[in-house]
Amino acid sequence: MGKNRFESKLKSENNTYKELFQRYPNNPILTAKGWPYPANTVFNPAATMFHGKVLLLARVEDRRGFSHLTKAISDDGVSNWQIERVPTLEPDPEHYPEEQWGIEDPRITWLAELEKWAIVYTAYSRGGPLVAMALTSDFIKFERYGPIMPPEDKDAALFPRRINGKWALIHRPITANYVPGAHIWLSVTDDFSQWGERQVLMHARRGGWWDGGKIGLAAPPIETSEGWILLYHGVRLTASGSIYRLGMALLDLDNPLKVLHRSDEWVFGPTEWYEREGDVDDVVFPSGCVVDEKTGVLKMYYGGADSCIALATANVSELLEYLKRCPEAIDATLY
Ligand code: BMA
Repeated sequence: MGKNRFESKLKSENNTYKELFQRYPNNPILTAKGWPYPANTVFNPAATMFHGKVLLLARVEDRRGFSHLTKAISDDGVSNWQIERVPTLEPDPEHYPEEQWGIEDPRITWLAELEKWAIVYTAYSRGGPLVAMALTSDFIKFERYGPIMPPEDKDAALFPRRINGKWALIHRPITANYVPGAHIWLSVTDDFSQWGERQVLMHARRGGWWDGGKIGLAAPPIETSEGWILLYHGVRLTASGSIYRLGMALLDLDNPLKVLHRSDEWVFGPTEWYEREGDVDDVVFPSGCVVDEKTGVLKMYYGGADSCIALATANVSELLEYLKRCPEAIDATLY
């Protein structure tokens, strides 16, 4: 077992925080152990509904340290995963040199207008990680667009529909040593060929905050009648490494650059053995969600410690209630 063998000695049943996300009891749901071919780790999956089933596009890392993407499909999004026996989308450095060291951390968005899914992923180039994109209508053939943002940039996803006539992309450019911070940005395009109107959507906080220094998109934005729910990860640098946790914000439906509310506290963090110990300790990295419109239950898929895929569920209406009680976002310099 991992470090959480001490957890019960450190925490009491009576004074714990109310949790918005409930872990699936049989976590982790997918690991390298159950993979149909040899892999070092399987983690940070994209998620979408595909012909009534849940489709995950998992990041699979091989023993060179390079990643590719492989799909796993399940009727209930929980069990009986049908994992493709060969990689679904592999780096293609011959045609896309920016994919030389692999492709990582995909996010999937269904674009109803095009009747295609957009897969936005990190290509690991010699010049650093950058954002690349592909479209697909079947998860078999992919129309690759190549890089859409230069390095260093990652943690990107498209909104599912045009907003004010344009497609919008959330992404996270970074400067060396991310001083004074690594922030979440938004850029727009008419046709995916030229991107512009780049602006900061949300700043990392600073100093002692749990998300002081570095933040990035978790899953693609979730549309509700009250605004877009933005799940984001925040990183805290400690003496023994980084801790990756999850925070939330609510964005205005018509102007997502307007952050209506932002959680002060993290809402999900590494506590279980499969989150606390792995190739990179103390990481929860949610990267895909599916919502059951009838029940309002959200399934959130995440990487645990860069070593497995796990599942947690939440109620969209509870997330909204929580967010509406969160403070209005303020100028980041005040944090
Ligand atoms: C980030 C990304 C993720 C990874 C996380 C923790 O920068 O590279 O793929 O899960 O670090 O190692």
